[in-house]
This record gives sequence, C-alpha cells and structure tokens, in this order.
Amino acid sequence: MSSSQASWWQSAVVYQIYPRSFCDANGDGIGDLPGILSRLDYLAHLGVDVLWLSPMFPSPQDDAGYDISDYTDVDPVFGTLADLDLLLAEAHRRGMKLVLDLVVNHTSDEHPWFLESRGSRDAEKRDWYWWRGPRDSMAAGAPGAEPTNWASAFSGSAWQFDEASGEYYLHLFSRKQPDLNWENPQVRAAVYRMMRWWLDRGVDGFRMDVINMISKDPRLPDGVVGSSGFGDGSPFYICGPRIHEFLQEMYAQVFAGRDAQLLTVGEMPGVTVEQARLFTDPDRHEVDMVFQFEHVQIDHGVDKFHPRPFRLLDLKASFGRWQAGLAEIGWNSLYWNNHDQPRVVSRFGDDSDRYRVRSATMLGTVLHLHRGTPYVYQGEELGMTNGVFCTIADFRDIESLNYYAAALAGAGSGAPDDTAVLAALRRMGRDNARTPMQWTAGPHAGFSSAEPWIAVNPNHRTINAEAEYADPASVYSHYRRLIALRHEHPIVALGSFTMLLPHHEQVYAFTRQLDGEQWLVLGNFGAADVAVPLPDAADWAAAELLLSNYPTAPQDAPAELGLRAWECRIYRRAAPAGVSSATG
Ligand code: TEU
Ligand code: CA
Repeated sequence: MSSSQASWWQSAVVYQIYPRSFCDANGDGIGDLPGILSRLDYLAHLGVDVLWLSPMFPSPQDDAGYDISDYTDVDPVFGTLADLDLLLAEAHRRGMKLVLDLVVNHTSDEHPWFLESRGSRDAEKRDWYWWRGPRDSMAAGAPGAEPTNWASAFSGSAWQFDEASGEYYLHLFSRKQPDLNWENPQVRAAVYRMMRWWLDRGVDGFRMDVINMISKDPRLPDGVVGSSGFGDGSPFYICGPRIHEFLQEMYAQVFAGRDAQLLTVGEMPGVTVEQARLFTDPDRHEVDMVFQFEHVQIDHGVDKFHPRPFRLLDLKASFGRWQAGLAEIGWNSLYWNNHDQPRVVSRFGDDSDRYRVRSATMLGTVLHLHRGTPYVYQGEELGMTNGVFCTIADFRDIESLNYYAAALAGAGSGAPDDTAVLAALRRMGRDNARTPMQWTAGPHAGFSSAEPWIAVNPNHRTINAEAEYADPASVYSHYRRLIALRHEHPIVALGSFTMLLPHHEQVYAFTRQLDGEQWLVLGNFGAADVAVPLPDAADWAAAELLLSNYPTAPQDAPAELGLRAWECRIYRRAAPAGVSSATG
C-alpha cells in the first residue's frame, strides 16, 4: 500500500480519556469536561491526533457510565452539551479529533426505551430488548428457570426476573444494563439516528463498546457450564450470525457519503484474527480497526482473577499472529492499557523505583513501533502504576465488587478469608486504571481540589505530569518522541513487519521495512543484561541508533548487540539488497 493510499488514522495516535478520573474543574472530586478542556494544551504537546472520551452521557453510573440513560446529552456530573461543543471546537482548533464511546449493545435500565419496554408484555417497545419466559415451563422466578444458563460478565445469571410481567430480560453485563435487541429494525434505526446526530454535531467517530456482541443466536442455546456454575454463552453472542450485516448496515446508514475524516474502532472481546480481517477490510465497510483481547488475556488463568505468569513467548506469538494476519488486508489497533485493564508497567513491566521508567518506555516503544494505530490511555504516558487498595472498601468497580461478593458468598460460614480475592483484585482489577490522573505532587495529585471519588495513588508525589513534562528522560518525553517518529517517518505506519527471535524468552525483536529503509526494534523484557543473537548483529550495531531509553550509548562488545535492563532501541539502515518489504 503506498503512502498515497494510506488512511489518515494509520499514522495517527489516539489518546483515551476516562472523564471521571482525568481532571476535576468544579471541585466535586469527579473529573469533568471543563477539566479536560483545561488540559488540551498538554495533550496537543504530547502530539496525539485523536481523543477518545469514555462515556460522559447521562447514566446512573452502575457501570461507571457504560449504562446510558440518554444518548444525546451530557451527564450533569461531567457538564453540559455546551461544554462538549466547546471541547470539540477547542480540540479541533488544536488539530485534534474527538471520538465518543458508542455503547449500544445495551442501555441503562433507566433509559426511557427500557422503562417503556418493561411497562407491560404488550408494550410497543417490548421487543426492543430480549424478554423471555421461564425455561421448560418451569415456574417463573424459580431457581434455574432462567431462559438460558448464561453467566453475566459481572457475576451471576445473565437474566433478570421481572416480577410484574413474569418474564426475564437479558443482560450480558450488569442487571442495570439490559441488552438491546438488534434483531428489531426499529432499534437499529434509533441507534443510527443517534449516531448521525453526533456526527452532524462535529464528532469525529466512535469507539464501539462490545460491538461484536450485538448479534445473538436467536435460538438462545445454553452454554457449557464453567467454574462459576453458569454457562458460557459467548459462542452464541460473540460475532453472532448477523454481525457483519449489522455493521455494514450501520456504515451505509451513518457513515457513507460523509466527506469528514472519521474513525471507527470496534471493541470486540473474543474476536479472532480471521474475523478481524473481515471487520477491518476496507472494501467491506464495517469498521476501521478493532480492539482484540488476546494479548490482555495471556496472563489469565481459568479467569482474569486467577492470573498466571506472563510469558514473553506468548505475547510474541499473539502479536506476531495479529501482525501477519492483518498485513495485507485490514488494520490493527495497538494498546496496552484502557479503563478495563491493569496498568501495563505493573503487569508486563517492573513498577519498582529502579525499573519503572525503563520498563514503561520499553513497553511503549515495542508497542508503538508495531504496524497499527496506537492508543495511549491516560497516565500511560507518565508511567502510572497500579493503584493501592487495602480493603474491599477501596474498590469502586462493579466487576470487582460483584466478584468479591460472589467469591465470599461461596466461602461458607465463619469470618471469610478475603486475602486471596483481594490479592487478585489488586493485581487485575479495573480500578487500577481508574485512579485519578496524576498532574502534580500536590494535594489530590492536582486532579481535584476535593477528595476524589477514588483514592489517588500516593506515588503521585514522584510520578506526575508536572515533573515529567520538561524532563527529557521522562516517560512523557519518550512517548512524545515515539508519537513524533510515527508522524515523521511513513515506515512506522506503513512499513512491513517481520518478527525476529520468536523463541527468545527475554528479547523482543522485529524489523519494519518500507521502500529502501529498514528499522530494527529491540526490547529487553527483563532486568538482566541480555545478548541479542541476530545473524547480522554486527551490521545493526554499526547502524544509526534512532531512539533508545538509556542516556548512555550502548556498551556492547564490538560487532555484537546486547541490551541492558529493560532497554529498548530502534536502529535504522538501508534495506539489504534483495530483501523486499512484503507491504509498503
Ligand atoms: O468492556 C467489555 C469487556 O469485555 C470488559 O468488560 C472486559 O471483558 C472486562 O472488563 C475484563 O475484565 C466494555 C467496557 O470497556 C467496559 O468498561 C464495560 O464494563 C463493558 O463493556 C460493558 O459496557
Ligand atoms: Ca467535577
């Protein structure tokens, strides 16, 4: 693909803002839109091209805003529509785009659509959601009478019994997040109408929440029962039978014919490379890219709260498969962090004082030099770490709170020992990503003038934007350099990718190539010095060193390549004769 055929988002970097935790302007301890507005220059200086806002719509906040009760307004806790319009205009003025979070697999149970649907069995909007009677003519409300045995992602059954109508409604997530019935064309038309309303307002696209779950197998079969005692329904709602039809219809009804440069990224838990190639094939007009979950599940055991050790071999195998799978058709998104994942420097790096900056910059470099569009989650550019949570009272996330309750409910009589559960929540819980953005070393990390809704990490005294902004050795400055590389050198966006040393357990190595140029990217995923056994190490050692995360030049033996603790390097050379770039 030549540069002229490239799409603008292939050389763009997206920054995810979690409004509740980004910056609080009105002193109520909760982040808000005016707070984001006050930090636009910081984001423009970082160099990001697109801002993705996690939901700021009216919501009961049962799932931190991913339970929406009005799609075309702003929750007063975050501000007003006028605040959003101003934020949009000011982002555009700085050359940044702004995309919203589209959460249309489900609404809040307080959305007027659901209130009407719930009103009675013959309500006009009854079929806007998934309502079913008890299974096998069992008594409505009896244990085990749920229409399927599916588990909810937030513990318990995926069905909620409604006494008034004697029926159940489906909720793949919390019981306050009823699933919309996308089989109903009226539902689809209402969603498309809302999407057009936002695009007409100037929004530049959408991140689409669990969008590959909107098509369910209408037979609603039972799933295989797992350790939770409930069935795994995911084979019947992940990438369901009509998912491509729905996304192509959405494109035709919402995006076709618009001359604006828009971005669509579909969050797709469980999506495979093969499916992602279909979703992101530009000729199919579905989405520009997807968030896949393989790499953020490589340390999951039987579930995320029974984690297993991280193995670099697993990461390289996964990323290598996704790079190869979307090399010719389709496009990768690249992320370590978001509001659902623990902080990567604590998860795949080393967040000790000694190695935090090194490992954070190495992780950022390895990710950003892959072929795909990188996403930076707020605080990742500072090397922010997992939070500090002492008791269950320190957690806020429904996923963690429900898991804790379910785990202890099964613990039998006596004072339950929550040690193991708390340890799992501390390591893998979503609240790790939701602690307040660390702006300064001062009170509440400069996030708010009031006690924040969730505890600030005490390490804000040393890890904060104010300390890093002008420090050339900071994680922030390194991320600025990575983003600048992508903007200045087409090879970063468009070059072919070749994985090297796939079986090395500590070194991550790959090349990028475009036209006559070749780059080598190296990352040491450990604290021990390590040799890089490349056959052409001598040639690379003599090549131009474009970027590293050490202030001092390599001290390798002549004609050899070796990496220091958590070291990363990017070398550039002319592509050797006879080695063509597969893509580019
Ligand atoms: O997440 C979908 C999703 O799969 C996550 O719940 C993920 O599996 C889990 O958090 C990993 O532990 C999206 C949103 O990003 C998430 O915040 C919402 O809770 C969820 O959908 C429901 O809207
Ligand atoms: Ca506020």
